Amino acid sequence: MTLERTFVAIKPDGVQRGLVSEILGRFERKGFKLVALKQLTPSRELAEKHYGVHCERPFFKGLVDFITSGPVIAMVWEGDGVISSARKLIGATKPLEAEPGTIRGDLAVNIGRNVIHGSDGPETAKFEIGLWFDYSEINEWLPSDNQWRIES
Ligand code: IDP
Ligand code: MG
Repeated sequence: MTLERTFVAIKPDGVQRGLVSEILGRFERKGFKLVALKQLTPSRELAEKHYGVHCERPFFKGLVDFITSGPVIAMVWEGDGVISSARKLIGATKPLEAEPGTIRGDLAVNIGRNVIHGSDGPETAKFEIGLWFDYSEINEWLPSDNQWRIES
């Protein structure tokens, strides 16, 4: 078992299309634990840091313009293998190539409006959680049925 945390954000298109509950529900039903959640409209500085790896790409300015255009739902999810599992739940970057059953495969068509972000590895997850959240905003908690899950 690899207990991990990952950063997930519902982008402005997901919020404005009313997909927040649909997306949260998929992570909850999978069995991951929500340890932080907030709504905010990201500053340009935050967005440029978050997408810094793409700063030389032609779509960078449009991406930053879009992600700062309205509220996003920023989250930290915790669980066994959650970093790669969240990427699987999210699906491929190009929604038309994302498998049906994934969030992008089911809910999006346009690469520039692909609804959701998820950290792509352990280092990125650590960086992005620290970028978007203060340590005090992360909640340590155990579900009341936790014992039932770990006892066989
Ligand atoms: P990811 O979100 O699946 O990790 P990345 O390659 O890290 O995908 O790209 C970050 C975001 O930049 C994508 O989710 C998408 O919104 C946007 N993006 C990536 N490639 C393109 C492109 O070719 N045109 C427009 N937007 C793009
Ligand atoms: Mg990425």
